[in-house]
Amino acid sequence: NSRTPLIAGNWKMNLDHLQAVAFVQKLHWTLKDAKHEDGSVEVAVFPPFTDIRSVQTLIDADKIPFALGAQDVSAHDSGAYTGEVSGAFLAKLDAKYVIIGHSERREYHSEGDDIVAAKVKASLKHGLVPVICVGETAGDLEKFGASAVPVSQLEAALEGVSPKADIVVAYEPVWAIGSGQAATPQQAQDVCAALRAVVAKVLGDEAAARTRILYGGSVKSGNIASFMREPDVDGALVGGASLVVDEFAAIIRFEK
Ligand code: G2H
Repeated sequence: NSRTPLIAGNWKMNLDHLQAVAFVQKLHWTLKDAKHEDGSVEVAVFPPFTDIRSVQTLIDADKIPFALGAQDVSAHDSGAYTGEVSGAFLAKLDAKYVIIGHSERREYHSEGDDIVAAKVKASLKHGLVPVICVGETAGDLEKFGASAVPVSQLEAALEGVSPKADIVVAYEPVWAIGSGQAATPQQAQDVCAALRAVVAKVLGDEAAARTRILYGGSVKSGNIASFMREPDVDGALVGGASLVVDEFAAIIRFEK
């Protein structure tokens, strides 16, 4: 397929803006001559909101070929929403991506499918590419199997989205997040294929062929290649391992 692999680092609530700048500089230096330089792999970092301006300035000044993303966005454009951040503000900071529906937001901030769908629409409206996260808990897996919950979460998130929209989907089984116990490549492939079928059904075949579907959940340098060999896995959303320069660099340098 012609999809460019995407390796995305979700820093979660780690690294202040000074640490972020030092980290990105070191990662860039470590990756000199790596394949992201020629565009055959896309690298994106998702720092906390307070770091984005500093990272943007560094990426711009040093011509660092990393894309920038945020970990959340408001469903609203502007106004009396204390503590919220508009997609318009993120777009002005050259953010390209925004993570929506991460299981930590679904769980700790009660974000359901309706909020996720509203945030997907808000991000697209402001020219941001939503990285739509879906995944089943250990309980869901036992009760419904692996793909039922992620499939229904994605169907809800895509309601009313244009077939032309640029989106990314991330399959993150909740039981694999931060647990050190990743899904098997076959499990990831099966659910990613089911999610691609949802994109085809809701947005059409053209969208399904170009949309990147990532696997996330305890990805590290030792298992990235096994996921990337799967035909429907187009990259990874990496948490813990994206905070260690050598480890994240090794993930970006994966060889199938
Ligand atoms: C899943 C993932 C990144 P980790 O949340 O989104 O985190 O790689 O630490 O399991």
